[in-house]
Amino acid sequence: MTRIFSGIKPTGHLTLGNYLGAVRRWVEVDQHRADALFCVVDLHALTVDHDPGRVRRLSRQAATLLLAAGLDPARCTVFVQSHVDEHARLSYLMECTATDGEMRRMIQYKEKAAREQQRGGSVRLSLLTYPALMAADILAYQADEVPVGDDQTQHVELARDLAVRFNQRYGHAFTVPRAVRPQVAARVMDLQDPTSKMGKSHAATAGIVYLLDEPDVIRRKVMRAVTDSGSGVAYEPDTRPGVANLLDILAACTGSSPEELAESYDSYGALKKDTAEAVVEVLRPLRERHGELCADPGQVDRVLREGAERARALARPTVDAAYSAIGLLPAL
Ligand code: AQP
Repeated sequence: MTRIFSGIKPTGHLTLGNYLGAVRRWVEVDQHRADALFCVVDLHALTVDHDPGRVRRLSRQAATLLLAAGLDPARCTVFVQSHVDEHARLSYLMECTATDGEMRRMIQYKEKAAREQQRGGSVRLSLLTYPALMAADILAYQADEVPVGDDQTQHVELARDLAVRFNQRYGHAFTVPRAVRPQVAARVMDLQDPTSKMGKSHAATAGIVYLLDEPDVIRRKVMRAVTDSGSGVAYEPDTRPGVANLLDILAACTGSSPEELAESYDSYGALKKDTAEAVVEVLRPLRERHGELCADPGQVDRVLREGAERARALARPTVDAAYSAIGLLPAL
């Protein structure tokens, strides 16, 4: 059976981008067709300036939202990365397999390091080595597929390269994974800045729809989305990114195509109104289920405990074999 692994970073409250670009596919497709592991990758949240209490709260909230969105622990494994030591153990072997140049070429590293430096902050070493940990996350489970949005495909490519290199040097240890991208809304853009992705860790929140936003907040954010001064609705992502983003979101929420939708609107107002209502309706059941799960915290604890136990049992033999293959003396 195909094995898939994917994760979400607790760097902020989950957004519509996370849902339409990743989580919805995990729920509707991936958990039914494969042996799937979904992980709150909390170690990755420590690569930039962070508040310990906030990371802890966001980790729990992310896990609760994954369950609220419909991940079913009877069908898939939901767990927290730091609960399974094998991720950090294997990450070191990945650092010993990757090169400095490879890490420095990663777009996410370049962008985030530049941002930190502009703010006058220092860049954590873990930001540079982040893709080694991400490769470990994937390879520890012999994952065949990694469902991700466009922003993560470069890291999955690197994980493939590292798997191939390790296998060639030390003998076969890892499945070579591949990135899988959803066809609609692979990249949801910020409503106020439609040339940047809607990211949960961004400081300006007016263009970001959070999964737990109240319906009226969602309506306000969508109605105030930046469009352009052109007249008529057309799907032209390069020249009219704001309108294209709204059409992509509406298409993802309603199951239609953005090009077809563009033909059925002649004003931005009507497009925004329908998009807002579609988003509110898509998120309504998720918000309700989140409330129920928060009232029963023992249920989330149990899912995470059992998830970590299963994940550990899967990862340990692979990581032990990799330690042995690379030349480390097995502990007696
Ligand atoms: N805007 C988006 N559109 C489509 N997919 C998205 N994803 C994230 N944002 C969008 C996908 O959601 C999954 C989990 O994402 P993540 O936690 O790794 O990244 P993030 O939400 O983008 O978090 P940050 O901290 O806001 O990100 P950065 O690192 O950019 O600062 C992934 O499959 C991701 O592709």
